[in-house]
Amino acid sequence: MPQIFQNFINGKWTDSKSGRTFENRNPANWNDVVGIFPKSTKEDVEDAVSAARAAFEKWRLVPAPARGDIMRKVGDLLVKNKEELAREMTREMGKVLAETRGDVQEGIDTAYYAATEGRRLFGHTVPSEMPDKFAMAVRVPVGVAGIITPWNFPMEIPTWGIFPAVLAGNTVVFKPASDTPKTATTLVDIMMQAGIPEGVVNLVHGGGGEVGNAIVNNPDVDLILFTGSTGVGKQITRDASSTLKRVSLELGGKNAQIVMDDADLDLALEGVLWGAFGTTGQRCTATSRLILHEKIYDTFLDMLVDRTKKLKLGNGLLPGSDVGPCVNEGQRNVVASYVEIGKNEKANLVCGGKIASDGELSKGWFYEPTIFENVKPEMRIAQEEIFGPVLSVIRTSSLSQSIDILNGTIYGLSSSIYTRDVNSAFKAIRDIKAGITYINVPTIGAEAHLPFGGVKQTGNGHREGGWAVYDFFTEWKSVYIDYSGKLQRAQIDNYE
Ligand code: UN1
Repeated sequence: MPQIFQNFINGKWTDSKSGRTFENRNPANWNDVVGIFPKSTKEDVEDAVSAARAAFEKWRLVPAPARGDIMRKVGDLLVKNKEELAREMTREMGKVLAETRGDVQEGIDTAYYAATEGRRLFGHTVPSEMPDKFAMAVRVPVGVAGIITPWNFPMEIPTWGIFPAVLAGNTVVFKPASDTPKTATTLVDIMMQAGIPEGVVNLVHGGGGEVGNAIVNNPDVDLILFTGSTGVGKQITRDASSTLKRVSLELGGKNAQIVMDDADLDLALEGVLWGAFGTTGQRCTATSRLILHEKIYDTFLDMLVDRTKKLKLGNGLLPGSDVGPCVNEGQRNVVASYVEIGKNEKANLVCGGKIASDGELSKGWFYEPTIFENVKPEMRIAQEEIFGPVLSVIRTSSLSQSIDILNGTIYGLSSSIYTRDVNSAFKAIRDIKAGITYINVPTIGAEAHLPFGGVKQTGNGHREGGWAVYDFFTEWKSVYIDYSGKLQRAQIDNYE
């Protein structure tokens, strides 16, 4: 019998009031049921929000260094459970074990960063324009945060939201993706073991339409942090506007790697293989376009196709697997439909382009790593986010043309250029329109202590990660203290 899981509301594991459930299966083997989870409703969300609201009034008064001490314990427990968690995550969403270990590690990094931030949360002191008067601005928590996360980084992305939220004194209603509810459950369990008080973190399982919408539309939720598609991000922005909630969005990408004619081609090859096919291409930072200088186009394409054909598809738990399955049937169908679109657009399919179904692979949502060449920048396969193992190769003849092509989509998350010319590198840093630019590094692999997010329709100007996320999770309060003992009128008495 598969294990049955619950929501976590006000410090208690509890079923959904609906009594309904959903099943979660291993994408590398459909016969393996990971667990049964509650299919929650608006009512469950209301309970979670009330619990978070009540807990906020106590939690905001806990000194930030003490909140940081709990985050350190969370980090320690993640270290202790790293291997088990990684295995659970691979079983749940398919990416290979080395990658799920990395995903847990980023949760650990985020926990320890939050622990130390408990002793910073810097404000400002500034001089007052009046004598005998003190002026400062301090950070205060905002309130209840709704954290809505995807399945591709089932540990890292929730921790990027939840840890800074609670460290800053907010409380949380967490809705994980329906494809990764088990990892979310373990994460919440670990936070409770570390001593997070009841009501501070609440977990509500279920679909975006029901649970996600109920969180976004709840007037008692102050903040929404969402990672997912641009379409859903736009809907959240519209819905959240009715209560003027602060919303942080981390949305789609169509990231490109440029390879110049002076690049170290072997290095650039390792970069694009990892950027395009790591996580089965299912990262918002994935390399989905490769912009190749014409002088090295044919040579590099041959090298790339040769190596891509050697990538081993397989269950991520098995040693030797390079690329895991797509997360579910719907996602694989999206990939297959984009391959048809690419063929109809007359791009040249040079590798992959099929469902992989040999032997054990037939039990999972596997799709062959796929490359189209002779792709024109305006084709749909070069413009739209696919979120799968499909790479579009585009030919260029100069640095400026490469950058124009890189910039020519509605997105602006990650970007990469391989060159040995320092002038080209600095021009790229200046002219690429993206939240992240890598030099001689693939488009994936952001580190926890730097701002993470994108420009244009990848986001709405907020950043996750590092110090920047604390701007999202705090309000500024300006404080004036007059110790002159008399009424001093700013802008008036001092200019009379
Ligand atoms: C995402 O795919 O939503 O930089 C996040 C990276 C990862 C984060 C990806 N650390 O590729």
